[in-house]
Amino acid sequence: MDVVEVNGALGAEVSDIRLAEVTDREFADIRDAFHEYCMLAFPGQFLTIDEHVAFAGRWGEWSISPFVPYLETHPCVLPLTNRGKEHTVTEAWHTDSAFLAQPPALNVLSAHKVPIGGDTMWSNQYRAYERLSSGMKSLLEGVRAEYIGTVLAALGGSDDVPSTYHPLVRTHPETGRKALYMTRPGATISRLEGMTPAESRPLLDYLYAFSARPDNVHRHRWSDGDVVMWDNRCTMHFAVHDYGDAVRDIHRISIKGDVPV
Ligand SMILES: O=C(O)CCC(=O)C(=O)O
Ligand SMILES: [Fe+2]
Repeated sequence: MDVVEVNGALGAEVSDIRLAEVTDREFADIRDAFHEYCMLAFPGQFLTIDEHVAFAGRWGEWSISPFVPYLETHPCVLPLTNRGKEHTVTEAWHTDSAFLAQPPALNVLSAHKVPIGGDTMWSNQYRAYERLSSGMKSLLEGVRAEYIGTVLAALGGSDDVPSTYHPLVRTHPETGRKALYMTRPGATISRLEGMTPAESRPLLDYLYAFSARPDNVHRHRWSDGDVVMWDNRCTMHFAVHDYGDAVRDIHRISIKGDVPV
């Protein structure tokens, strides 16, 4: 197995491995690389749905998000399809389903058919935290934020918007590193605990923009057959919609995470 760092911020490409038949030894190496680089791309895998399910299942239990339709035949597989640019909900920096008590730890995507364009970007939220001043770090110590499911509830046509509080700076359960747990202000993170949305917004906007600066981002250009996985506990992501009506057929499986601390 060959692991090559693809960016100064995060991300690595892994070749010389077949995910359909990973040994325990190889899996341990993949896990180490995943913790080091936060996002891994495995080109040329062309996994069947069952192989995708089997590989993702090695990482833990499925995480199912409310309001989105999974495959009938494989209820852990979410097909990402082209809803059109006006209807896409992923063309903004976010982390997935942070409004859940136990948000998904990681996602494993398998690309069946991709257009020209439709890149995905990730930000490194360890670095976002580490690059804050010591004054800002102490200000954020122990602060919790309210995470809300406005975007997915709207997608599912529900008036019932789920929400919960999590630490704004969370400690990754496996690496022990601190990461800024950001997502989109107003839409998916509403306020700091004990403050109004209006009072919270300038700081949230600052931390959001600070996280997604170009020098903290990796952009992946997809090819058919790619498997890409990322860690939702220490990254945000953004799906670029620049491919009009073209087909973009990618399957996503999410793995359940711990209660953020
Ligand atoms: O379409 C993509 O590349 C990623 C979309 C997204 O936000 C997700 O799968 O959570
Ligand atoms: Fe997402």
